[in-house]
Amino acid sequence: MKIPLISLIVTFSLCSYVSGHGYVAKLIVNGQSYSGNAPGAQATPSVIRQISDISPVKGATNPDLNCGLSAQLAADVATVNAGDSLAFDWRGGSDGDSNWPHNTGPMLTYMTSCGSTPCSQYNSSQSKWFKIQQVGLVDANSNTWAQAAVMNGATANVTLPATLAPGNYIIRHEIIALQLAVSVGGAEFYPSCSQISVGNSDQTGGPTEDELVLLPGAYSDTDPGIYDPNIYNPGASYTFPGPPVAAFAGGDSSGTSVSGDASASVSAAGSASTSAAGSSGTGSSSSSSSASQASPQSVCRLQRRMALTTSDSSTFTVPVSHKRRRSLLTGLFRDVALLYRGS
Ligand SMILES: *[C@@H]1O[C@H](CO)[C@@H](O)[C@H](O)[C@H]1NC(C)=O
Ligand SMILES: *[C@@H]1O[C@H](CO)[C@@H](O)[C@H](O)[C@H]1NC(C)=O
Ligand SMILES: [Cu+2]
Repeated sequence: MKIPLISLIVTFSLCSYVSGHGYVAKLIVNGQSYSGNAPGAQATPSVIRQISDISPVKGATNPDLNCGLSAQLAADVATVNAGDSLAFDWRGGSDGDSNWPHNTGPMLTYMTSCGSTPCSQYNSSQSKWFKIQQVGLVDANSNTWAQAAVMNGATANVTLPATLAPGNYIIRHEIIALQLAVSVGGAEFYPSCSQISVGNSDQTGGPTEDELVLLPGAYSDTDPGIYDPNIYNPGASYTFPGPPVAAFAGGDSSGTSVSGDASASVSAAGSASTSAAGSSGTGSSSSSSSASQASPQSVCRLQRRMALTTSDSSTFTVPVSHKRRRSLLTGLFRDVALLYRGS
């Protein structure tokens, strides 16, 4: 039995639904848990600025890059101290009833001062932000990102700089999901802003003027860490977008995470597509089901592989080698064959 083209197209659109999106459902600090409002729901007082929808912010210069889709001011402020550890509980689905759905791409944390305005009334759209943390690949060769732990149910953890000066701040935790970043504009941005008051202390730490950026403003759609044709290439290095982590927050100003061994990335190119597929299902997953019941994983994998295979490398500086393109095409044909197999 053959799958009509229309059903493939329908399954493709289902694919982006199945792969899903999400939001920060909770902020946990010092044993206290602050719940956020589900996107678009009737708001109750919270420290987390509510967004209108779980969908990603698309486009590096989108005004919603500031604090998420149509982010609203929040009524409350969490009381914290310099050096505290904050846990962000990212959940999937519009009610947060499933795990965060993505595992590819960095997580970055920025802060901005609300100055003399209470953060509950502070509009951050023109604010200057500094970066306090960024996590990316934890193992380049197996293509494992810190974000994968969040997909498995862990919170994303951020430690406030130990010398952070007291005051009112917005802390902006951002996941950039890069599963479609092989195409320009494919990156999905998920920023989330929470209002905090950093307790009195005699600390005076803060960023320098040149570490401050506007958001949007700090990213472009063609930054190497946002448009990334090598995203599924084991051993490839990753370059974080935006400014370096502020020096007072322990930044090394290099902006680059784990870098793979260059020779490994060349010899591994042939298996890159297989490894990418492995992230969401096994190669044989569709062989036991009939073609018309092709697993969402195999369809999503096919969709990703098509994006990879057809991405235009000519206008950018990182060419896809013939060998790699051939291996991508081979994988593409295999995936189509798998989808069509059965009964
Ligand atoms: C902040 O100001 C911008 C620009 O005027 C506006 O579009 C946005 O809705 C404001 N945000 C909040 C949370 O009031
Ligand atoms: C956050 O901390 C918890 C508790 O230590 C840990 O289990 C979890 O893996 C951490 N999250 C990430 C993304 O590393
Ligand atoms: Cu998503």
